Amino acid sequence: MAYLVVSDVHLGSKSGQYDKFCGFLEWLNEIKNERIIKCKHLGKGEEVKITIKKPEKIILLGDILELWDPKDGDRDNVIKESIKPFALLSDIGSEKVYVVGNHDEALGELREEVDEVALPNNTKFVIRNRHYPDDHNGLKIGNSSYFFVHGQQFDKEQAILAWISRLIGESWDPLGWFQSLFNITSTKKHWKKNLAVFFALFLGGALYWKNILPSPIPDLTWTMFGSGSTFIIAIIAAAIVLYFGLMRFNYLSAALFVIFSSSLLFSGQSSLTAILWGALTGFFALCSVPGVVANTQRKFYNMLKPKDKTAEQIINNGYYKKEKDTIKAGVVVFGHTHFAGSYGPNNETGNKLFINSGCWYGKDIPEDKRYTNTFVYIDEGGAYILRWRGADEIDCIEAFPAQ
Ligand SMILES: [Mn+2]
Repeated sequence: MAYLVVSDVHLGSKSGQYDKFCGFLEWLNEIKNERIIKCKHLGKGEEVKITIKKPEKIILLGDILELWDPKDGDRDNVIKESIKPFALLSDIGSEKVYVVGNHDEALGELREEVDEVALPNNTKFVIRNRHYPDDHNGLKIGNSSYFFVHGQQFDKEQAILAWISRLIGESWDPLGWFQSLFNITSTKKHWKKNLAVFFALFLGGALYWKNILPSPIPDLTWTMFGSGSTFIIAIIAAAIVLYFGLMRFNYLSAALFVIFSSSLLFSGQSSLTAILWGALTGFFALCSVPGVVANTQRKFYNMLKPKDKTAEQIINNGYYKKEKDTIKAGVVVFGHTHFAGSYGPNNETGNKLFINSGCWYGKDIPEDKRYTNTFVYIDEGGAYILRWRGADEIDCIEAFPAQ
């Protein structure tokens, strides 16, 4: 019984290690039974021999795809960078278990029949929404029990997302939502131009009504707030387009229809102009604001991200809450923080061993012992955190021999 775990490849992102990951999968494809590898133990400096058996299961432990922050904000880049890795993966004669992370959570909402795919080589590809296995007692390998979870669950910065999601009864993902809006072909192409039109319409409209409409409250410099029903109807029209357009894109045309037909009821030349103006302004806002968000959110998000935290920091800085932990397994394997390493077992971890599978993203920082292109290998003999540099060129970051 051998398992292999990788996480946080972020395919389609700006700093992913696509080529390395493909090379790794090609190497995995070549392991027919087992492979004895000599590797340097990066902590101890000595050489160790590890027998890598062909894994029964490959666990893709979340954030394999970058659906939140793809290169240039364009999700087509995720599709491009997925073709080869998934083709290579399906060739490998192991079961593939994809546990979704926060950057690829949308996969968990696929139609049920896509959650379990039978591949031509008689292996399965399954998608798990939260963790693997379902049973909190974990999965027995040798003398230890293992539990696999992406790790955003330990993330206090994402607690607000989880809280709102529980409240509304479905996953609340504002970044994914703006990504979706931005990834409309014409928005992707023209959002900057649309933004200029939006500003021109907005300011032009404000100036126009300021000059032609008598203000009931002359002292107000910004007449738009006091210019009566016309402007208010226009604002409501703009809001309706924005609201329905943003919530459910297929309602957009219905909303436009309501606005234009109601403009006939209200008639009067100036209100028709106002309503047209409102609808157009709303439309251009819808086709440009997601571009602004998609292109600036990375900076905000990076400020909040617990990226590059060690397993010890996750446990001790209040990300992990022992009293809330329902996991019964002895070893918790997680990703998410991009820092391959371990912590525990001790009192703070509830006597569990936490192993982080690291990432295939960004750069190595050897002085901090932060390595990329890492994976976890588990069999009856124990668990290893390994780093892949090339075919059979593997370093051992940490080893956890079975007791
Ligand atoms: Mn993550």
